[in-house]
Amino acid sequence: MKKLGMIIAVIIVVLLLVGCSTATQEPAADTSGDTVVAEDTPEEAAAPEMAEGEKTFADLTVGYAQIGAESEWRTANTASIKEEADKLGVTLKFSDAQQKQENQIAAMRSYIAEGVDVIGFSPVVETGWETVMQEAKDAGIPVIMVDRRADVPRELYATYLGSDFVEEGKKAGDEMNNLLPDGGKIVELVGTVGSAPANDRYSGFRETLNDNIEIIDSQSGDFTRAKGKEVMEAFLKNYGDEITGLYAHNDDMAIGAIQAIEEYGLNPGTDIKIVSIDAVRGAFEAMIDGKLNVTVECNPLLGPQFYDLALRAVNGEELPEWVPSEESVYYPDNAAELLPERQY
Ligand code: GZL
Repeated sequence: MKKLGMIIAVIIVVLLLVGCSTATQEPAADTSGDTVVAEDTPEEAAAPEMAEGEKTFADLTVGYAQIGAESEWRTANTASIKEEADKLGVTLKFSDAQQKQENQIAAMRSYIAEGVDVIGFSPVVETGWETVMQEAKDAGIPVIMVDRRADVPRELYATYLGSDFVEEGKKAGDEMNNLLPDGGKIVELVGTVGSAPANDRYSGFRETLNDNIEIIDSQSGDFTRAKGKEVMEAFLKNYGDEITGLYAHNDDMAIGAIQAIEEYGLNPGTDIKIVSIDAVRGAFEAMIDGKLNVTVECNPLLGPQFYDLALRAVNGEELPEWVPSEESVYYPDNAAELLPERQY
């Protein structure tokens, strides 16, 4: 009898101990009756639960159809996409389309044929993408638009990661107003014809520009230094010192235009106030030299966000329609201080 009593006592003690250990893992009701989830240990919190069959970065194969290498901005953007893939152990198939849409489409079709997990691309222009993006959808491959967006139905892409180009244009207009408070006549170097940044920077700028500033000419410099210089030479030939300001849709065209202005015999940044967009290192150097008055930031370092979104898309997560980048505006007064820390 005594032995039976001892056995029962041991069983009760064991049950009590087991009961306590499971209780710490169940949500406990606090005095208010609300459910309070028990705190995870640091290890549990750090290691998110992996669902069965979920991919990791090391499992990911990404096809990326890049526009080209037309500007400092693009070079930095490409570096971010490639360096982050190496860092994460992602298998990256990368192509440079030399700014030709047909080359980007061909690259995307090759990625579809190879059966990559996800396709990323920066559409060189807004239109002409629906067919190839439908082919990717039919193949079950999510597509992420990076940097620039295409004009396609929502169901054809997982998300768009990029800047608010209209906002960039509006900021540029505000800055031109500050530089020409008494008004003036300005010229405009537009980005690649038909591209989202060119279209939106064009319209955003006109939303905020004061009425006492007249845009006397507007031509495309295709986002390159060479074309920007060529078009600025033509502007100077036609209008000469009538021009008091220049709005360039990117720093590369502004830098080309600065060369043209100096060769013409005028002082960029003084005789002709200059506002541009991107905030690449070349723009900081021009501001330090007093040849550029403002640069509106457009962040090219999109690699980390892109791969995070790519993995989430491949693992079946519904993503927001648009993930905007955070951006600022930079001026000559602290350009020299900031230049050493600029990553692009
Ligand atoms: C903007 C990007 C533009 C840059 C240019 O996000 O698409 O293309 O402003 C680049 O420098 O060529």
